Amino acid sequence: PLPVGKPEGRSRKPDAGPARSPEASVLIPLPRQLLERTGHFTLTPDTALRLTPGTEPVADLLRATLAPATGLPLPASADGRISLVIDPALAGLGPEGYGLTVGSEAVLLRAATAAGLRHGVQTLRQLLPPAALGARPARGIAWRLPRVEITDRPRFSWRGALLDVARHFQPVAFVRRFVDLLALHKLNVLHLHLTDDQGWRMPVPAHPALTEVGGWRAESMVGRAGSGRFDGVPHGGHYTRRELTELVAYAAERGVTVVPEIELPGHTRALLAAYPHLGNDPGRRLPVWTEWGVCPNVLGPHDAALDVCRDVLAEVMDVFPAEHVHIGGDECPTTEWETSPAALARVRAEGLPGPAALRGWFLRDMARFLLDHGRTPVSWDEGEDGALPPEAVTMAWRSGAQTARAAARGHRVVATPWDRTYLDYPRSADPREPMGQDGVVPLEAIAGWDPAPAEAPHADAVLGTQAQLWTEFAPTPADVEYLAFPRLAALAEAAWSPAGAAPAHGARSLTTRLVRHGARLDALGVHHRAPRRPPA
Ligand code: TNX
Repeated sequence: PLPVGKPEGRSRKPDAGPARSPEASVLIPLPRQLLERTGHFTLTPDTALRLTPGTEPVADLLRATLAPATGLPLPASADGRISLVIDPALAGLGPEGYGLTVGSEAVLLRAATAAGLRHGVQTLRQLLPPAALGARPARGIAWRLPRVEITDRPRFSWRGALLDVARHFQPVAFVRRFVDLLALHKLNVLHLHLTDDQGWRMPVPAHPALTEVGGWRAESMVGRAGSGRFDGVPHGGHYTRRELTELVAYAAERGVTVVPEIELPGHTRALLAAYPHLGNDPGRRLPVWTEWGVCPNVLGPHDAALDVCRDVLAEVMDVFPAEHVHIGGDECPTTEWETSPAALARVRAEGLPGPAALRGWFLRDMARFLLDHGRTPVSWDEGEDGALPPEAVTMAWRSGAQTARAAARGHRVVATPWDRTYLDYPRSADPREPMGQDGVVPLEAIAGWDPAPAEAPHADAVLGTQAQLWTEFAPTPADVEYLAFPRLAALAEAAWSPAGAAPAHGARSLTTRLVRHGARLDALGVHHRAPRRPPA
């Protein structure tokens, strides 16, 4: 296998290149304005925090993230030398912006909101020696912050990652760790893909079989669809309501919103295994799917299915306070509807042009249900065939053309083109890369990518972007981390920094920073592989 942690290729002579102040120029994402000065501020056990009203939770976050490695208590004190300030008068910094001044005697971190202040905390973490991020006490290290002056704010409001916990169940402890990693990179959305053909992870008290039956499959396909090999090992699991509620709170403390996804009306084979009468052939029992790809079995367009889906979404809204709720909508084959008497009756009753229109009809009903409850529906771009109300957000995954089409219909868009944001594709064609989708999404496709180029039509409809971590080929947390890093760090920068902000060359080039960012990921114990060092 490829070596983990070590940069690819032969390493450069250690003395090559100019000596620089260690961490300030290695920030990821790079701040909008960064002035580096000589000198530093050193944190000691005596260093205290001066807190203004509303900053306590952020102080707790700072302490919680630094304590394991540094042991610094960072008590609150009226004359503390690190000031955390929330002041509405700083609204000019934007809802997530912050200002940070590190002087040799004092540190001032300020923002108009707690969200902005939290991003400043992540910058402070990155400014410290990488060992500060570790989980175990690190000894003999001076906890120095380089003197800097930073004014920073994100370009996009939606900066996220999809984690597919349906194809392979991911333990809640890892989901929390993943939230920590998102926050470190100033990403603010965790899109939890909770249901799919291969597993249902969201408990719904009124319909217990969803998790009890739909949460488990007999075995898993090894390799890509069509390879026909199975591992013979049962796989499954689901979260409890309490775990999800606590996850939401944990994420909120770190500035991350959890956006839940329930896939409808396709990608529902796990649901159909639990409740066969909600499909298109009430007499047929289907097990939870053990293959990958597009499953032909989908929900029936009848009242019983709509009712259960509303129950599910009501429970989802109860557990997840996020404005956005994702209802899937992708890859829904219509073959079953073409021969189902009930589906054809529905087509006639609704005056639809044909069975294919049932997908939009189904999604429209669910989208309205969410809107009636004050939420904003999100769907994949196939849901965008004119069926959804303009309030619905589109995730444009197939190509840039879908972004323009959806925006032209009045939707706001999250740019998720597969060839730049699908991290389940291998990063290179190296045969030693772990199994992935058939194709390559290299770091270079993400670094420097502009999710909303000014010249594109409707660029202003783009809310932001997110990475996709589908887990067909990533059974374990370590596999997910390996897919995610360092490409997710590059995507975080594409989502945060102004277009064209990072110069392509020099010490601040993304690749150079990613190589050194690797030391932070190492301290965090992340399973990753740094990119090839740029030529000296
Ligand atoms: C397409 S993108 C899918 C997922 C797969 C992914 C694999 C989308 C909305 N659907 O179900 O996991 O490709 O790359």
